[in-house]
Amino acid sequence: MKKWVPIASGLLAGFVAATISFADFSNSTNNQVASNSTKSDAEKVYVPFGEKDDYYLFASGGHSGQMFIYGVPSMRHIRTVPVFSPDSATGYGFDEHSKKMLGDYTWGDLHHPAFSETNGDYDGKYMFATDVGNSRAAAMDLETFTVKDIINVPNTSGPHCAAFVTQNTEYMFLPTRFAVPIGSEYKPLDDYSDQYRGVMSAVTFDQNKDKLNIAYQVALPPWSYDLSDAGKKSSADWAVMTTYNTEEATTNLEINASQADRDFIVLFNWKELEKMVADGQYDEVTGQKMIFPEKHKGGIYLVPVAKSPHGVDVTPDGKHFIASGKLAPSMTVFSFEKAFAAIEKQDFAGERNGIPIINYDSIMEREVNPENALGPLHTQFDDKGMAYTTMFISSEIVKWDPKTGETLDRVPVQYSPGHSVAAEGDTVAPDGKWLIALNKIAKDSYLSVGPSHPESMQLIDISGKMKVIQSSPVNPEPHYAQIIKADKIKTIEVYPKDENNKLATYKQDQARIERNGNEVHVYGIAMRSKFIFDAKAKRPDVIEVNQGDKVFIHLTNTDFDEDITHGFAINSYNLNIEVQPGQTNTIEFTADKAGTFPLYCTNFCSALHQEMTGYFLVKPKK
Ligand code: RUQ
Ligand code: CUA
Repeated sequence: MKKWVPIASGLLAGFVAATISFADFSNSTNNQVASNSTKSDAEKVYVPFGEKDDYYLFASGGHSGQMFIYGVPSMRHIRTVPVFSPDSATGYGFDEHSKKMLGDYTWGDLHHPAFSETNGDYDGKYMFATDVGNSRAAAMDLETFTVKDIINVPNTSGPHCAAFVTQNTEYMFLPTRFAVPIGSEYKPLDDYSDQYRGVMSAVTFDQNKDKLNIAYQVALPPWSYDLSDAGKKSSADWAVMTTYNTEEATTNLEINASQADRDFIVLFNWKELEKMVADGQYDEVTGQKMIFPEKHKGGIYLVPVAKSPHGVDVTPDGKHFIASGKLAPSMTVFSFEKAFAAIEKQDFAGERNGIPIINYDSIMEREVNPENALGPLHTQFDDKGMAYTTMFISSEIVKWDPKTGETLDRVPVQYSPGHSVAAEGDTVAPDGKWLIALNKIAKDSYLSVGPSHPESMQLIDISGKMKVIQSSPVNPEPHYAQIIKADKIKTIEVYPKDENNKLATYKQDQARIERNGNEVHVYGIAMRSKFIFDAKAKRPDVIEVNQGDKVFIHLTNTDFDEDITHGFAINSYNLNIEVQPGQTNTIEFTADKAGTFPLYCTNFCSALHQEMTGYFLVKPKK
């Protein structure tokens, strides 16, 4: 592999040029490549056919709007689950439920996946994610790996910071990346500081109804909120999030949002905010309960931090939070305990927008600057509480001790890691063993596919001295990921029969077509290897309607058999849905085109899959 000199873009490049010459890079520790893995390393990642991986990796699909599921340690791609974008492979965005969830959106930008937690540990029930592109949040159920609910978050533009759940999945907090006026109304940018807000939403998930809800919102100052993390154990009622552009620049942010030496971490007590809302301490705006911190006092504090911080991560013991520099080559360790004491004593250094600023020196535990390490972004933890921070600019992972600040180990990665993810590495009980660098640039790592390359995920054995031992290309873009022990996830094999579901048809002789004015309801069956739409008809596998009819097809897969999925597509009608074993799914459309349209099963299901066809006949209007 060629040696590649990391060239960061924009401000980072300016920063690099200003602080370190490229010659320094070639002389730094970063002159090895990953290809020094050996045969015994290969055995560690080889999972023989028939055996399963130890962990699931859920990687954000970025602007594909999807989630990528891999096995660890093999790094085999197992599945792509569509979340914020339609997907013809699964009919997502075509059937009624998913079509309603997606609305008019045809893309999303999925950044930070988060598992549901119980007592600060992944419980394997749900996965949450947010969409920076269209300000949404989604909940995926891990029995079926399908999305159950999507919510649009008003007053927010790009909940990049999220999703991070509190210790028992009480909330996820969705602060905005882009400040906008409340209600996203038109307001001139000259009025930015007065009229724009950085609204944060407290979102809950009802596990009985599979529903996301907005409990309340907070009208924070018009800054950009970057990353957040929830407290754990003694800090469980608290959460932290980084800010940038506290300069409140409205143009050329590359320069203007990096003027001040300090930005802030917002530290807030969500139990207190919850109480304020219960006590009526909020204003009702745009149908939301909105806390205005300058008016509804309490629960929110600012912690000064080196300029333009990026990640902030809470240690597994819940005692510290660590901010990473992005523009300052250091990680800053803060103490929750000291912060609580400072709040108690009102040890404040003024305020901004009515929010008290805690004295930096009172709660800062240490600033950590590993030699020549540049561009720290995000931190994960192992089973001994050791920290692993990605260095975007110097393209490496640095292992260090949060209690002493001592650098313990470092390994180069290829190249420019954003996040990394350790096995259960953001819980109260990380597993150790594996860490995956989520690299923004793959460069010369894989067979070329033209000018744009895939991203790369490199598996690092962290059980001893860190070593990169496997790598996998991945579609754009793994912003963040989560690794969960495989045995925590309990998937179902078939959808159970639901006799209460009026749309389901389990008995062949009950397949029928009902007409009501110009509405046609088909209660059909998909089974190996035929469709039955109307059991009594001369041709049970044919649907005939009139041009202009509103057609509802309720299709039940009556093969209660592992992995026997059927599809349903009508040629030239731009329709395709999937029915998994035992599932009933509905598709609704208007038969606007007259003609003869073959229909067929899109999912290979038996030796006679090719025969699983029929006709959709649309009689022209007179
Ligand atoms: S951010 S590369 Cu979208 Cu998670 Cu830090
Ligand atoms: Cu059913 Cu192919």
